Amino acid sequence: MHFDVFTLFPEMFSAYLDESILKRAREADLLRVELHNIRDYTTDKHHTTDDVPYGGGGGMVMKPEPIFAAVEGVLGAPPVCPVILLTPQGRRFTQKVAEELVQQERLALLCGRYEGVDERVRQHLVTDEISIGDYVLTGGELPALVMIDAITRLIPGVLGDENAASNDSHASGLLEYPHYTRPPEFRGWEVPEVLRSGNHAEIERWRQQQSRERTQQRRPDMLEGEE
Ligand code: 4HQ
Repeated sequence: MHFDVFTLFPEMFSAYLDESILKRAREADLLRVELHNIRDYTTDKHHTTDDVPYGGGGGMVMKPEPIFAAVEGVLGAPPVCPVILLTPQGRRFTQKVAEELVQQERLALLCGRYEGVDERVRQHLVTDEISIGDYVLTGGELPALVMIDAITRLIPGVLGDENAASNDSHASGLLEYPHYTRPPEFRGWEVPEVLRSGNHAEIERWRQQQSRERTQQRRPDMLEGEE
């Protein structure tokens, strides 16, 4: 999977991409992330990327020219892959959307700042708009990292068998059962006897029951076939 990220803050990405599973995926050439600084595509002396909104009101809006120049300069006109804008106005990013997008060989992620991008970017460059949830962030960089993370772990070969994506709670449609490790007693709190019994059929039954109860209690919406 090849991601092209368009951002004013490319330095924000390395702390996350250069560690752990995403680092290993990149080293194995299962993941490639190219960071493109939108400011590099400005042509004026002050490298201006934003301007005041037409019609007044507060805040600043990202200018269209550097964004078009960056995306079309890297991906051609029209772009060779989907161009996704991270925005609270987009469709909600879910495990199902991650499974849909991992089928693409290349994705462009456009990270806005300030009040967002000029509407002509949305209308004539962007092909999909995605939100990671109903809260307001200061920019699209964290949403881009969230998408890269969730999509990359679905690429065959990225996770070991043990953590395979098919075992995930959202793949099964239920929340995960409780996990325990050693010691068997910590501050008087014991690991459930069944998990130490060695009876694998009973352990499997207990875990399934815990998953069902937990989902009913915490996320009844997941059992009603919505989302
Ligand atoms: N943003 N899911 C970028 C978000 C957001 C979200 C706020 C995106 C500010 C400029 N993006 N604008 N939630 O809160 O994707």
